[in-house]
Amino acid sequence: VDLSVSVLGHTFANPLMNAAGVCCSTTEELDSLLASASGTLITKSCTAQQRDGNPAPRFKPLPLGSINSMGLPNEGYEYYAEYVSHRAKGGAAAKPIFFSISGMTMQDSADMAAKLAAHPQGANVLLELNLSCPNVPGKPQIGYDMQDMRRYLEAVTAVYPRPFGVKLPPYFDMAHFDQAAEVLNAFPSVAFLTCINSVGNGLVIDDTCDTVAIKPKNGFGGIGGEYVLPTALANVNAFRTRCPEKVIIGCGGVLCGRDAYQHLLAGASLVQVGTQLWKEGPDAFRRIRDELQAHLARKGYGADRDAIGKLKVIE
Ligand code: RRO
Repeated sequence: VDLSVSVLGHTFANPLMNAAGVCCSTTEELDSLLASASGTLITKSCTAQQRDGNPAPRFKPLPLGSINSMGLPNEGYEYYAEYVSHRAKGGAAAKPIFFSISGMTMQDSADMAAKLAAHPQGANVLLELNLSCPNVPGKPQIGYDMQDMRRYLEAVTAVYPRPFGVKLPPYFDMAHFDQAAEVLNAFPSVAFLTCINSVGNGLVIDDTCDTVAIKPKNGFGGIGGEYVLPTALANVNAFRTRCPEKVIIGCGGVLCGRDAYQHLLAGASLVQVGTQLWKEGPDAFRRIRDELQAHLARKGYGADRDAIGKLKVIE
């Protein structure tokens, strides 16, 4: 089964990559993804300046997923720009590198996008604009305010001449799918949508000590993993249907090859792995890739791209 996927001007050996935030904050972590069986990789969402993020404990693995309130700890834009200078290259053998930015303000995001546009390796980098961080106290998720999302996209498209993508929060209402899609479809240079970020502001309680699981925000944090697969699939499929010109990247609840297959069916062209990558390490990519390949073979597919968007409804 041919697992390669050609989208966004690049060919990926397989559809798998990390979710932004997991195993991608340092050069060492990013190199471990480059060396893994993933089809591509993405850098930790960065801000203009280095940030320490929220106080620990700020991440907890759970039997069915994870909770985090990291608070955007990152090494700062220049660190990841430097990484890309050394590692991003064109050519068939290369892994294209996705570059996530998440400015503390709209101006911050626009400034980083402008710098990335002028980067010598800019053509070998795919910008993912994070509009959905749930964990910085006092900063709402941009993607939940349609007017604000439009302003961010206007600011970034004004300075960034290439196609780019947007990391969206999960939506839970048909009216919100419609409203978000209308905003996104007004920007043809928004070439891909990554659905979904963590399900924001869950609360995990340890009832042996009657205490919250993480320290920031009195225990409120983003939920990932098995808990979120149906929400992720719904968002992938909702935007696949409403934004037919855009590439959809699936993220949420991928533990094994069949979960990745379900994301493909729902309409994802690439599939990100977050919580499970944290739990298992970069070897997860070889396992999930092999499981996906075996599953597609059992189903009689010649190529994974033949499964994309093939979800059937009950007539
Ligand atoms: O760093 C974080 O707390 C974080 C970010 Br920027 C994000 O987009 N999603 C998430 O679950 N955590």
